[in-house]
Amino acid sequence: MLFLDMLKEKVLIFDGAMGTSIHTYELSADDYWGNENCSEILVESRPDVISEIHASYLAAGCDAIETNTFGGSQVVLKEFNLADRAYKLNLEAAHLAKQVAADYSHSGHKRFVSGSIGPTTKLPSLGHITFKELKDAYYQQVAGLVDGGVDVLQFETGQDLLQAKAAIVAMLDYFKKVGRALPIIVQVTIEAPPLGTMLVGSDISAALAALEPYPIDVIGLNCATGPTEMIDPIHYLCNNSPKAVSALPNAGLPENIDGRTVYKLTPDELAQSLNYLARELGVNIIGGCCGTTPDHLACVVEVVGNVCPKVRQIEFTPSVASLYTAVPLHLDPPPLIIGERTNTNGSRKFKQLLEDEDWDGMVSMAREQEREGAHILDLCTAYVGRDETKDMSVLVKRLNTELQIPLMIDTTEYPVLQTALELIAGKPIVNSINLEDGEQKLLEKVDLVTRFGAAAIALTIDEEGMAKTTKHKLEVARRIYNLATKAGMKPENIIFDPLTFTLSTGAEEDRKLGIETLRSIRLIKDTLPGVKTSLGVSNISFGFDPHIRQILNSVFLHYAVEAGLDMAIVNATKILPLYRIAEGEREYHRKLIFDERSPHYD
Ligand code: THG
Repeated sequence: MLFLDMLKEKVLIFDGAMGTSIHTYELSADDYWGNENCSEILVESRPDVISEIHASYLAAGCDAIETNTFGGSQVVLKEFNLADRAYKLNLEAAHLAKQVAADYSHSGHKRFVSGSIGPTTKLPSLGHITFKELKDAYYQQVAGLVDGGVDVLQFETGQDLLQAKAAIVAMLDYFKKVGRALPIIVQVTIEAPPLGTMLVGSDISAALAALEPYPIDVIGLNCATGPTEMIDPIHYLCNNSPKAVSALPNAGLPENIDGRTVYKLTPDELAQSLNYLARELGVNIIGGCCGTTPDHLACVVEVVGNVCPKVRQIEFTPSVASLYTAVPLHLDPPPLIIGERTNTNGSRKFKQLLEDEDWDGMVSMAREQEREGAHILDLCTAYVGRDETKDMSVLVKRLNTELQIPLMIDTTEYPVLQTALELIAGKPIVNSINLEDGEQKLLEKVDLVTRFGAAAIALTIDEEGMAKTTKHKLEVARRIYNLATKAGMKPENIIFDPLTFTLSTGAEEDRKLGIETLRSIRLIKDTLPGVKTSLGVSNISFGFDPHIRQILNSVFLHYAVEAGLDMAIVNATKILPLYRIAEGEREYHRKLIFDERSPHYD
């Protein structure tokens, strides 16, 4: 039976700690080839020890064992001058575990081998390593594990969502290369309350939002705490995640006794807690991390062995996320506010700050919009004569950690987009994709969007140009929808922007541009199920006096929301609620938008 089939049938029990078991052996410096603390080398130097440990967990009744490869990426092995052995170590570790699992599978109880991939010692969000370096290192590790025959890949102890994304991208790239895919487990580590976040500050909602778009099978938690301290985030996953959930806690919170780290949870205590997580909350995979022993797992098997997974009632909320937390893609009441001012094309002040390279000033503008109530921030660093990629990179590096709200990357340039996406730990929005340069170019961008698990604004622009009629807008939207969903994007991550044009020209052919945009919002949402909509609202009033602009933007936003708009790129401080606008004035603007002209109107 295959791993994913088994996962549907029963709560799977993974093994316990490898490190804790290794420490029960008296190993010499020679066993470590002089690299004490590099336990991955034991696969080559003392395969008997590693085999015995694997066997001890299988004898305890576990369904799966993890390869001894937690620190098996070049990034970690480099610290022991063993970087060039990464592929081979992972390959051999996989062979070893598979051999032991095969020995124990004869009883009719199929045992699985999960390829363990740790977080390394570097945090990309803090600039310790680039996304590309990390992904390339993981790729070698993944290659060794997959070639070695593991049944499933397991990124674990994630402290930074960029580590997790780098590992997932490496896995997907390797699957593509060899033409076959394995199930994927992704586990993050949430520090004990009162912190309750990952090491770099992400809460469980940010983790779920950033990881959920990927074709992975399990999202869960391991390490840092015992099972009881995991209850809140595990509860969140069980209520909100469409994927299977795993929980591999330590044997309690680590305690420091006489300079030694000890874990005090007894086998029965661990088993009772995991029993609760599985039967009451609906966790699909349980097991142990630091401090858990074969005795612990034997007790877990006794208490939670052969349990059918609980059917969970989940409420999945399509969201984006900053490094810190998730923001739903639909607010009740709408709209979601996207701050427009951190844009060289939308603010003279921002443009000047960029020219002066006043990075602190630009970060201040971003934070100001956050304080003013923006839920998401649009960011554009296009400036003729400057290096847009470099400017974007400097700003995104800072905003990734200095902003609580998610980012929207506003650029037409592929390299700018790629650079930004490699620096963002949460789940951003790409602004934008469109058909201006044909289907091939669109698909290249969609590929980038899905590679980073992002959402995207899709503009209704095709090879003919910007769609101005409702019919044309819907036609372009439908084409993009079909192409993007076929390429792996989920409808809820596609945000259609049917374009806003100014009503200030007075030209006859422009009079109905507002109506067409409003109509197309409703039509797009009715025709393309699950998608979201957005508008760059301030475009409606380009060319008018500042006072008129404020009223027209506010009134137009009102009707757009009435038509079903989910989000709007605006200046939050300049939007007035309708009751604050005198009725006569409101009526002038309504007539302008809906083109209800009287003889002396203009
Ligand atoms: N759709 C999508 N993205 C977009 C747009 C859109 N991004 C850019 C733009 N359109 C939305 N952003 C703005 C930002 C500012 C203004 C208009 C749209 C604006 N600024 C004033 C001006 O230019 O007069 C303020 C100038 C200043 O402060 O210096 O109007 O439609 N997806």
